Amino acid sequence: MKYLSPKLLADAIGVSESSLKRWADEGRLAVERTAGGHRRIPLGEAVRFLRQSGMRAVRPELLGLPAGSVGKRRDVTGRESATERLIDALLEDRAADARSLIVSLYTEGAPLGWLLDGPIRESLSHVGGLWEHGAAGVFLEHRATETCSRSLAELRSLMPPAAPDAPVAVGGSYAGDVYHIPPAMVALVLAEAGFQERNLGPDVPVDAMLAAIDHYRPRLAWQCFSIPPASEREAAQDLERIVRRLEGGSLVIGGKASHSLPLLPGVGMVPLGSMTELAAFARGVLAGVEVGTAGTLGVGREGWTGT
Ligand code: B12
Repeated sequence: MKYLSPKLLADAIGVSESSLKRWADEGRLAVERTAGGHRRIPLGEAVRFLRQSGMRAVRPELLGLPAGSVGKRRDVTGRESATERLIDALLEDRAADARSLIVSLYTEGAPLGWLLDGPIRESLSHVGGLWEHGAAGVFLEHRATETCSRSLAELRSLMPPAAPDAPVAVGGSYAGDVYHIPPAMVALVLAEAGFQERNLGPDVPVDAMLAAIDHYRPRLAWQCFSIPPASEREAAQDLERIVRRLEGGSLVIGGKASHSLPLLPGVGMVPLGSMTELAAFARGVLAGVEVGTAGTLGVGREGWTGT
């Protein structure tokens, strides 16, 4: 975990060091002390403070965050939606701007589910439609995927570490599914909720998934289906095996190709449609609330009008 001095954080936000120390003394910002008595702020706490206070990092590079020009451009126009700005940056090969936009939306307070289900998913969906128009569309799609993956890793580095006794969640994409962004998104949402996440990535053989469950004894497991499995019937049986192995934990299932799986509705198998639903479900599990499906939680897509 990275630690910041009050001076560094003050410079990054563009406020005086004395204001920052005052906020710390008032308890608005949690600080730790070095052996010599100096204040130090964990990066995750600095990000929490930014998200809650609505302040912006004017010099994000001081916090180790990507610095692009997107923030400035938004101030001038104020009109374009976050998705439109992200699509522009991805298609114009301005990777630094795209990463800066994603991270600054988060540090400015955008709900994680909104950011993942909205701008990131919608931009990838737009860019993903271009492959039909030739090779240039394909390389742009690959570039966009890399840029978004990197942003997800950057967001992950901003999450405070999970408590050592926090429940574990383990999962990945189902065997044969090469898509790596959905499992990374799931891991991010679960980390933000407070789980110790163990993302196994794309194309996880079911036996490896079962071995990971034996190893980690997770409270929650997940399987992503972005492409239809070779056999839907076999996949449904594999999911049953995973649920049984969880011995009371929940198996969350999602992704574009998950809807047609012949799932036997039963205790422990939870199909969900979005990262927003997953965030609500994860919070419920950690709060010890008995929940069946997202439908019973009454969750919807959170709106966010922070920009
Ligand atoms: C990136 C990408 C690729 C990359 C994948 C890189 C990688 N390793 O991850 C590459 C370039 C390899 C690729 C290849 C191909 N792709 Co592709 N790809 C995409 C693209 C652009 C984005 C997919 C993505 O990651 N989106 C981000 C995710 C997070 O969004 P999402 O899947 O919608 O997920 C949301 C929800 O479903 C839910 N969710 C998802 N998973 C889970 C899991 C849980 C537990 C929960 C709770 C929720 C949840 O939350 C998410 C966020 O809201 C899509 C475009 C699109 N419209 O999706 C095409 C797309 C999926 N690809 C497509 C195609 C056709 C292909 C190829 C066949 C192209 C080709 N001719 O070679 C190959 C096949 C690859 C293979 N081996 O199977 C088509 C699929 C068409 C179809 N009807 O099946 C799409 C839709 C593009 C299009 N418009 O035609 N692709």
